[in-house]
Amino acid sequence: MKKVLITGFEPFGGAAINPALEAVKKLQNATLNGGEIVICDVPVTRYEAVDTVIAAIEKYQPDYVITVGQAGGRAAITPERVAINVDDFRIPDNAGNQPIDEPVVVDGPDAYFTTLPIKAITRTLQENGIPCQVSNTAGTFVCNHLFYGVQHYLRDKEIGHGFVHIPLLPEQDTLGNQATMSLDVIAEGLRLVAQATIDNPHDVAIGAGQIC
Ligand code: PCA
Repeated sequence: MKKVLITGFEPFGGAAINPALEAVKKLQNATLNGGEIVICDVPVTRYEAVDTVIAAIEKYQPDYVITVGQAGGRAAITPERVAINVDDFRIPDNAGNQPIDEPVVVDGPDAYFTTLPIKAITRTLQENGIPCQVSNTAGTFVCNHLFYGVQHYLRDKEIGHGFVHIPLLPEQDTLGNQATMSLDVIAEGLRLVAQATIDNPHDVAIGAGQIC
C-alpha cells in the first residue's frame, strides 16, 4: 500500500478561492488502487510553503508527494517538468514578500527535474478524457519556489515528488474569457495523477516536447 501526500495552495493575490485547495479537500477520502491519499493545505508564502510541506512529509512519511497549484490561463492539467532556482515574484505573496531574481536556495543547483512519471501521468489523464499536457515552466512565483524547495529537501531521499498546475474553476472566470475546468474533473484528474504515479515506478518514453 503506497501513501501519496497531495498538497493544495490557499487562495492568493486577493482571490477568495484556490481550485488547488478545493480539489485536494475533495481527495481526502478518494480511493486508489494499491494506495491511499493524505492531504495538506499550504500557505502561498515564501519559505513557509516549503516548511509546511516538509512538516507534512515528516508527519505522514509518504512514498510520493504531489504538490498542486492554480495556473490561471491554462486549459489543461499540467504536470511540471522542472523547477528553477529563482524567486522573481510579479505580485507579493500572502506575507508581502516580493523577491526579484533571488535564489530559492542559496548555492543550490540551477534546477531540479520532477521525479514523478509525468509522461505516464499525461497519457493516463488523456486516456480518461481529461485534458493534460506536460509543462516546461512552473513560473517564478510560489509554486516554482515550493517545487524547487521540496525537491531540494528530497534530493537524497527515496520519495518521488512533482508539481502539478491546474486550471481555474468556472466561477473564477468572471469575465467569461478564460480557460476553466470543473472541480469534479480537476479532482478526478489529480486522483489519476496519484494512481498513475503508483502504477509507473518508471516513466514511459512518449514525446511531449514543444517547439517555440
Ligand atoms: N499558484 C501560484 C502560487 C499559488 C498557486 O496556486 C503559482 O503558480 O505560483
